[in-house]
Amino acid sequence: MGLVMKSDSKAKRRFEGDLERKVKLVNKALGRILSRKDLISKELREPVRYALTGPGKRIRSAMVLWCCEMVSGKVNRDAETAAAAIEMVHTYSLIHDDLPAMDDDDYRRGRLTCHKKFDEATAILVGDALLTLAFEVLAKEIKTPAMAARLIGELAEAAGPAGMVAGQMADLKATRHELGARENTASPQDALRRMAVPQEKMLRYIHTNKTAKMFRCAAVMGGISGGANEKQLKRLREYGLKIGLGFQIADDILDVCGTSEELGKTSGKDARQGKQTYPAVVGLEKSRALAGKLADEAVAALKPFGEKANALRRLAESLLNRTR
Ligand code: GRG
Repeated sequence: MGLVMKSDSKAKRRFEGDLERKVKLVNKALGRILSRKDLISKELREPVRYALTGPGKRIRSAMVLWCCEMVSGKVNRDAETAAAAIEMVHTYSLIHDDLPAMDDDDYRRGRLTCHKKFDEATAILVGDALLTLAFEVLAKEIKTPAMAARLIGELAEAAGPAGMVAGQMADLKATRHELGARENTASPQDALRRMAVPQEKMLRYIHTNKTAKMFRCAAVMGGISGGANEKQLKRLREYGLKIGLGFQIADDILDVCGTSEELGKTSGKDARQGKQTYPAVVGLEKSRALAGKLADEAVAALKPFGEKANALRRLAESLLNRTR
């Protein structure tokens, strides 16, 4: 790792304070939406609130605010709305991912998953509600129709069937393939060979679509909200995609090395489920090196922004070294 900033403790504290302020802004924007009785029916209010007020890290939404601030000098109301929208789509994806038909988990963000706290049907509907509501607030709250359409397009592309949903589908198929192979007592390696796709290529496809495109979307939505030009947006796209892929590799590493308490969800699950992860395919050491390389490349994309990009540089460092 070369370009990623090695923060001294003062700069690190400043970054952490800034992140805290960004998280507060996101929570405030979500609170505004939650308080709108016209937007959420009475029956859904409690489970939707439960889902949205969980202690998530708010990384994608904070990134929206930082990117807006970097290109325009301040966070504006459109960026806050975009941040709330991406956080709602992200939260929906976690709720649906935790369902028994998908990853089947009882804990998320250190609390019971939505279907465990309520029931499966409620969790499906809360996910549906958050996904739809994200686009409703973008359509209705963004200052100009042209900007609303751009933001809606970016978010739909990242979360939809050529983005997060495609990544999730490929992930499920790869995992089931391997599970099937285990049940037939063939080795996981045989199963992957039968898939006729090189492992690393498949893994990159899954992680890029399932995770990295949402990070790219966060960076771009922030840039659009702040009035970024095409050249700046290209840089933000590159930063977001690289940092998103690095974030997912770090997540794979944490699943192997972290504890359930630290993570707020069940650790060690990827290996038990036969999931395609970087540590499983290339080993821990190479995974760490790859995450570092991606963070460096993400930071390199920020060069034209100079010092204004310092928070985004530190974000790259903090995502590599995170413990949850
Ligand atoms: C259901 C269409 C659909 C997709 C689900 C998000 C997802 C795709 C699956 C969740 C499992 C997983 C490991 C996803 C990769 C992205 C990821 C690391 C999500 C967790 O993001 P964090 O760590 O979560 O930012 P918090 O809780 O902090 O918001």
